[in-house]
Amino acid sequence: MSGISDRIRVHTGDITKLAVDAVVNAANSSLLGGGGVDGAIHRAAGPELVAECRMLNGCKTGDAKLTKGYRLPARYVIHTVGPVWQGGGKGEAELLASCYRRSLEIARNHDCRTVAFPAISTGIYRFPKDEATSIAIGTVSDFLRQNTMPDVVTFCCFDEQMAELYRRAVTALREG
Ligand code: AR6
Repeated sequence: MSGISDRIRVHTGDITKLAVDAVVNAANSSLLGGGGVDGAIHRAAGPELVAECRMLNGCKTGDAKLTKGYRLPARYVIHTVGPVWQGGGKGEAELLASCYRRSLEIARNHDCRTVAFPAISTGIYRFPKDEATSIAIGTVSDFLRQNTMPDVVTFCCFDEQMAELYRRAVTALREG
């Protein structure tokens, strides 16, 4: 039997270019767009995306909601709202884990075989990258152990430094 780490990929580049069933967006609770990866996804998807988002009535931190992908190569966008880092004592770790779990549940419920995540909360929301990486890998690998869908999860890193953190965490997973 193949290990869970065979269903995890680390990619460096722009998530808006990925032809997967669903890309995850690191949004804010309004779901009406912003900077960072959120801005890039809205620019690439076109104005129909914000029009659909307006009908969703926002999203709570730690939760996720699905829209179509419009002009993106991805069929769907799963918008999740990561926690703003406030020092670690405000439930940030559990909320970040919840973002990954809820996004994967929604992906599974829409028959998504392939899903790509950005490094949620590690930009404008200032979550420490090391801790965010171990939460991302830990939560996703737990979900993959319990579910056959999605089949493959790609962590899309914007730079090499982030990709290196993820690769190290995947290697640690493989070595158990
Ligand atoms: N593809 C992949 N990753 C990207 C891209 C891209 N095109 N652009 C940035 N990243 P951030 P957050 C990486 O700030 O911290 C928005 O204004 C980036 O290098 O996009 O969750 C929302 O509306 C970083 O590693 O999201 C919210 O208000 C990661 O994506 C707020 O920012 C996440 O950085 C959310 O902040």
